[in-house]
Amino acid sequence: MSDWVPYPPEFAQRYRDAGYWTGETFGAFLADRAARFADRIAVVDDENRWTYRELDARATRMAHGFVARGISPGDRVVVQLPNVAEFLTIVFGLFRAGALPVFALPPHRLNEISYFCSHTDAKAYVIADRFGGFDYRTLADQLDVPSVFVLGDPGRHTALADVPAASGELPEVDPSSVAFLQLSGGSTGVPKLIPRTHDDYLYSVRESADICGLTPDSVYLAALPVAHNFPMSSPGVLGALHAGSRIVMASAPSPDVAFGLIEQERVTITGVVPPLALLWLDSAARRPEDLSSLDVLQVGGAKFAAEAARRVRPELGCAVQQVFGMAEGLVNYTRACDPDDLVAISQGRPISPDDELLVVDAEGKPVAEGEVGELLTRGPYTIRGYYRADDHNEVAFTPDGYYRTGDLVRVLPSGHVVVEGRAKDQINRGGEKVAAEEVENHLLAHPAVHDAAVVAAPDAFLGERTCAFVIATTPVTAPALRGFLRERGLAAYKIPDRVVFVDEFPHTGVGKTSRRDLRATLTARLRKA
Ligand code: AMP
Ligand code: DBH
Repeated sequence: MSDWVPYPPEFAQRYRDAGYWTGETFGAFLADRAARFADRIAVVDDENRWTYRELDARATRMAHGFVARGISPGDRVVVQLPNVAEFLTIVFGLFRAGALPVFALPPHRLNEISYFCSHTDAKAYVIADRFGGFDYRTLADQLDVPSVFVLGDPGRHTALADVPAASGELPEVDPSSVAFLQLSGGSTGVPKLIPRTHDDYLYSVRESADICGLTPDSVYLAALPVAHNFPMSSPGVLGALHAGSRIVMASAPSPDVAFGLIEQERVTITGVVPPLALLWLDSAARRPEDLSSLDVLQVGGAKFAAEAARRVRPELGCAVQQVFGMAEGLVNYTRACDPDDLVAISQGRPISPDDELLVVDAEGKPVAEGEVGELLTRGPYTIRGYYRADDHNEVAFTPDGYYRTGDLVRVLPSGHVVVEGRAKDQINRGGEKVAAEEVENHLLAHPAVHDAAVVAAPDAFLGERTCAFVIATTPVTAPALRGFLRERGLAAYKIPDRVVFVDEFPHTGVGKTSRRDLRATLTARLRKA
């Protein structure tokens, strides 16, 4: 049993021969771009404005600091930071120290963070002192992790600013090794960790920057939490660094923060989830900021309705690009040259000519062309297995290495993919993924809960919200159950929006009732209501 599933040698060879995997590491990537774009501005936030050269020097200093504090090659380090320029110095510092960042998101709480730390045997946890009204040091206090490094006031932990002056050789890093662990929304009891290699990820970054037309004159606004795969790599902050563009870090994606930054920094491209796109569309006419620099609004993470996509050009004055991606790998983009109609109705086509897409029925047989089925995929930047998840990998991947996306799609003759629904037990809450089983398990831990089923309720704004059907044995209220989940340290976006108490669950079909059938029946009931 090993920690991750490498690409089979014949595939790895093919991807190298095709020129997709170039043998570049993240550490070398930044050094190379710093040499090329030295005095151009790489990243801007509320406090900093660093050139490529400065960013590179700071990342090296950070790497030495991590080494001096006992971080060794191969160590896992959970990173949970807001959108700040230091995110890049820390992450590239870890890459150069040979360590693997584990990308937590700002809303994660004790439940998620303690799992990431224990499942990866993390050596350290990196946080900002406070952000969004939450003191991350209080979370760190409850963790069993060897080191905690804090950006800002460290409290009783270690300040990142106290970097020991160190030099010397940094470790050699193998480009075919795992560079970091991304998170999956998942559909099971515990979140899944996604091992991405330098080779495979940098391929997707370079191609994404190219597809999205980034140049040294582009300005990318990181509006979504930057540790998420979309703003990190599609083309995101890494694509921006690849192209020598400027990154602007937004502390929040709301119009009151993002619009001002777009005006001040002359932002040309950014990416948001559908509910934010709707909010931006509704705000644009009422707000004073000048958004005329914006060329492209990318929308992804959940399905963006065609009617909404058609509003982007007239109301925001920029093009829309649909992005259908997954941290496991495959990313699809609509292209600038695609006809408007295709951009409105489809979620784009894959990055690579070697992305293999199969659309299959419930038996796993390919459907007829253009029919709806589950999307399976493999390719030069799609993982072959989750991190330390041998049992789950048996079901999440086919024997010949395809990832089962759980997405129901159809493929148009042009190769564009249309997302039609979902075959996985997950709620997509405006781009934030909630695994039904994980929330059910927490509800079941409450003494008054006999059984629980969590399903998606349709919602005009978020697309879906979570609804928990609960069979209680003794009287309990919805606020009490929500409070219980919060006390268990569950991220806020996973707390059910609605709790419906029922006496029993509907019986589905004959014989044994599966959780999946039960959820489907309850979902159908909600949609009729
Ligand atoms: P994750 O595996 O957690 O990275 O989440 C990826 C999933 O998000 C995909 O498998 C889809 O279910 C969903 N998703 C991402 N982008 C889109 C999109 N543009 N339209 C519909 N669903 C999307
Ligand atoms: O939802 C996602 O995970 C996602 C969406 C758009 C993604 O990982 C991506 C682009 O790279």
